[in-house]
Amino acid sequence: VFRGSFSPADIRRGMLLYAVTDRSWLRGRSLVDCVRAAVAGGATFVQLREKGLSTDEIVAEARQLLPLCHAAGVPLVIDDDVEAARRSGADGVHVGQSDTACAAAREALGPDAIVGVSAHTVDEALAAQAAGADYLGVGALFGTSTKSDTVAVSLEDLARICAAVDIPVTAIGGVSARTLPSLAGTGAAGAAVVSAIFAAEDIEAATRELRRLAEDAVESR
Ligand code: TZP
Ligand code: MG
Repeated sequence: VFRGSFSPADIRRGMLLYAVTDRSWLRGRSLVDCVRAAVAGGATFVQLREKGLSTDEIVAEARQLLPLCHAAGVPLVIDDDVEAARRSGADGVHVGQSDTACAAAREALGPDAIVGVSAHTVDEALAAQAAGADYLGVGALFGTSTKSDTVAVSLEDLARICAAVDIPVTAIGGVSARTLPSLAGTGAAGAAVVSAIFAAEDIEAATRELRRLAEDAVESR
């Protein structure tokens, strides 16, 4: 299976507008069409995050998404499921604090795989970096209805985490066209977005606007 090869600089650029899937926002539209629209609109990274699917089902979804992501030079990682990442040939995995440990995911997927970790504090961020994480997802920054068990992270916490680590940080949780500009000055390399992309009526247009706002916010840091 083709695996894209992504350098640390590629991964940092990928953090700019990181699209995270959730089929519960799609209102019957197909996941592959929606991800295609997000990539067309300028998403720079994709995470397949489909709670409640089996590993076989995640592998099948990932195999559909990989060609369209790679055609645009966009990495695809799988939420939580290291085995699905390995079997599908996805570019890597994203793990939370209670999922497979970063080092174990790296061991399973190999040195070229992308391993991202969710962190909420400076201590968690430093531990993930020391364990070999390629990037961090930090949040929830703003109110979100996509995930219920979130840890609140303030913009000040985000800035402290970004200053403490060398790996890039993408900010998650309630990021929308309204909230994204407030990430300016935090040191985040970009934003990770679920509903403001995948619940949108016109996913491509919504993604394009978020991409523009992310470029402005990151440039003005
Ligand atoms: N982790 C922290 S908040 C969140 C995740 C997966 C959900 C973000 O969803 P949305 O719709 O972009 O607020
Ligand atoms: Mg998880």
